[in-house]
Amino acid sequence: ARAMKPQVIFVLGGPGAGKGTQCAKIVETYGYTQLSVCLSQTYGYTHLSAGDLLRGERSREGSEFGQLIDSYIKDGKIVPVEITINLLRKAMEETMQLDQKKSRFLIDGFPRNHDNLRGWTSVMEDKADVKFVLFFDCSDQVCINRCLERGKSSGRTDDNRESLEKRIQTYLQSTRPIIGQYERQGKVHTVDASRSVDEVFADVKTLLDREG
Ligand code: UP5
Ligand code: MG
Repeated sequence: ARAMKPQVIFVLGGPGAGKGTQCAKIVETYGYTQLSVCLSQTYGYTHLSAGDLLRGERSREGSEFGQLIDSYIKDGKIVPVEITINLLRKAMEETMQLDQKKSRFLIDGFPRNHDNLRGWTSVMEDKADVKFVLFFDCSDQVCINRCLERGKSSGRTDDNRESLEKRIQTYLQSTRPIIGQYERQGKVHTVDASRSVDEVFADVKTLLDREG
């Protein structure tokens, strides 16, 4: 039997909006190893954070892109899509090779600009279906505060005021228009991400029970 075409949800929102936190909760709740979920015929989601994949590549021994990624991340700039799309494609392929049933993906923090979208279309359009965009909507100030708070212990090179200003600028100038583009296609589900983790997740759960 032919393997199912992977189903993708793009998870977008400003820096610190809670994309990673909510994706982890989705995986936990809809994890395919859980009996309840097996019974309800869903096979759960695999969470792929584009930022985590880039940070992994940055620190991989022998990577030719380490320095480039490092400087882009510190500057809050978006890494050329050729690098990111390969990491995403590989991660998806590896996941599905390990377990054919794992064909639903939360792609977190991608696509962030037109270059990203172009790269996705040229490499992945025929290989995966984008179901919708899950948009975590949050004010810039809340985003900044969360990242600064996390910066006290995260060790992330971009959780400082200077980088954060650039990350917000990049988000507003480059990423919002991509969300807008999907919105005009009726493919965005927006969640108010300024509330508590549990309140946000309650909405996410309602949404996924209906649409996921
Ligand atoms: N927190 C979370 N939810 C909360 C809530 N409801 N109430 C209170 N606190 C909450 O959360 C951030 C912090 O807030 C945590 O401390 C959390 O506990 C708390 P998190 O879930 O990590 O938010 P997230 O949206 O995932 O924030 P993140 O910092 O990961 O967002 P970014 O989009 O900025 O980071 P990402 O890793 O995606 O990208 C980093 C950089 O990589 C980019 O700036 C860019 O340079 C590069 N990049 C690319 O070039 N291309 C890509 O495709 C992707 C990344
Ligand atoms: Mg994240």
